[in-house]
Amino acid sequence: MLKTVFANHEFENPFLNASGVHCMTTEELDELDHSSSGALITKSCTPLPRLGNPEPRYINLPTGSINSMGLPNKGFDYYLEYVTNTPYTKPCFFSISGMNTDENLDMLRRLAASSFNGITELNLSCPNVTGKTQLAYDFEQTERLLNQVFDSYQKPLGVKLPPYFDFAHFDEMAKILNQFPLTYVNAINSVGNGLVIDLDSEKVVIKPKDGFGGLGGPMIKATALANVRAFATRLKDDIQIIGTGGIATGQDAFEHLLCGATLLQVGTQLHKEGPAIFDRLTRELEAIMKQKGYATIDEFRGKVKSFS
Ligand code: RRO
Repeated sequence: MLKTVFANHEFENPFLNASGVHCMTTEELDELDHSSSGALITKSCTPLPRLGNPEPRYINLPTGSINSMGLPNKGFDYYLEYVTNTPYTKPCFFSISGMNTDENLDMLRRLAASSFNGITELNLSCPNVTGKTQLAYDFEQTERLLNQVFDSYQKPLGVKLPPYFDFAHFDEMAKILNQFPLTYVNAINSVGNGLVIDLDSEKVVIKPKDGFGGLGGPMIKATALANVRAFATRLKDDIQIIGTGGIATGQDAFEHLLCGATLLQVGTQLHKEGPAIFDRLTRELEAIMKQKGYATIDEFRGKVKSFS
């Protein structure tokens, strides 16, 4: 019932982890492979390992989460070794987030030369590295990077975007993305640079960047749905969409699909529940579809109604 075709791969269901959650180590990646997720993605990596920001750097909140992890990862080689040598049973995404153009191009060259036959996600939206702006908020730099990427890289590749909040920005980014043979666009990364304060201590809740960090979970669902919908209605048909942001229930998943997503990534709620969440999400989404009389996702994907 939930079978999905994406980038010429067959997926048992549309769910996978959002990069960054439960995917830093091979043990965690194995747990995702053994879960009922439809796919898995590795933690965004850099050419060399990084420890990331000082702790506390991730806090769960009643309405979601705030994080400023600072791109901790075990380095490109660790994840390449995993995705090329593990007999995992489902489609695999490889996330890269270089600190500059050269690092991104270098990692793509190495992926191109490897036996990796999954899908690459280029993260243009890390909000938490001190002193770095989110690349995808700089339209010119994004266009320049994508030109360089597609000059040489030929395997399937998508980009992870930050949220946009203005129709002019949806239009401008879509115009740039439509120039390239992208496999997909993933909307959205965390909502950057929120601030959460603890009443008792009158103190921010995470240590890096004086408490500023990326927001996730239910509090960002409406922003995520808006971005999925905005890109679904602006991108050419052969660019598919991954919906990420605020998916904690089958209903949230259904709404993302109605807005036009094909795959669905789960971050904050996976962090709270662990990989068993994929049993619940698939069950809840199927129950909603049965109740509404849908036999396949294709019957309702992208068909959210507006007032006429
Ligand atoms: O590691 C992080 O701080 C991080 C990254 Br790379 C990202 O893309 N999104 C996020 O919320 N945190």
